[in-house]
Amino acid sequence: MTSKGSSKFMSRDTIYQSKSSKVGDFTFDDQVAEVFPDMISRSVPGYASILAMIGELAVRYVVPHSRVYDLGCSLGAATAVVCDRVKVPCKIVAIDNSAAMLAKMRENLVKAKQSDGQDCEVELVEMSIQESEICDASFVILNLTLQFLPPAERAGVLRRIYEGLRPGGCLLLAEKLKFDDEQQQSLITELHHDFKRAHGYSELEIAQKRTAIENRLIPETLEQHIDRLKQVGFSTIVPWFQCFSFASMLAIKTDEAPR
Ligand code: GEK
Repeated sequence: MTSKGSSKFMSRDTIYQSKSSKVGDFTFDDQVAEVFPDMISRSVPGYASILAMIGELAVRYVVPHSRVYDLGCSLGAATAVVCDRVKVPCKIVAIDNSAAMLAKMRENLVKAKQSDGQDCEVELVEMSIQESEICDASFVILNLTLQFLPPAERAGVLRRIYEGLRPGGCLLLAEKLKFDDEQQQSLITELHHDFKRAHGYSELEIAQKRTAIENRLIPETLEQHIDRLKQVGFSTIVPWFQCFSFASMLAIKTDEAPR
């Protein structure tokens, strides 16, 4: 699988272009899967930077004959960068609960098979990450996925990730953040909307997407994320990236047995 060369062929996201009398909740269906690469790159400032860094981090953390988990893999963008960069034998388990997303990812994998020679085996699993088993992992990716889980179910998933990581293993968690301070929140929201306008979304598209996603994507503060990562056992937590409301952090499982 390769991460290169897809942008020229991306279908344009026009899902919220026409006025709808009742905007329904956002779902990861066929329509979204079709335009997903364009949608996410025009909606998430810093998405490309986070993906590129996932490749670099994979080189550092993935150890031979271990597993990598791409949780909420969508069309497999993170899986693709790991495959491109990692030169040791490993297995990537890519999990998503959207059949539409996985069908597209499977197509991408088939196309990429023609040009590979890569050391990673990729397994696709259609499953909710709340139910997935994590074991023997050196690197776990939760790139913009935890935010779609009911908040009460997030700690359980993180605890199972912690338990399934090898000592010294790494979780990459990227999320949309919320801010307790009202002025910070409204400035960050405006800056995000400016980003979307600059990338061609109209006021109507921005407003309708916001309505569609507000019950589906529940953001938390950076402090809530860090506290919960500590509670489930991670010893070192490093926020390494932020662009407006989008942030990414690394959480490392200690190499030594806890005292
Ligand atoms: C990327 N990581 O391009 N279980 C499994 N999958 C889920 C669940 C769940 N409970 N809830 C949502 N998803 C990707 C981007 S997108 C982010 C991740 C976004 C899946 C959902 O089907 C979708 O594919 C993905 O999580 C979120 O690196 O759209 O903002």
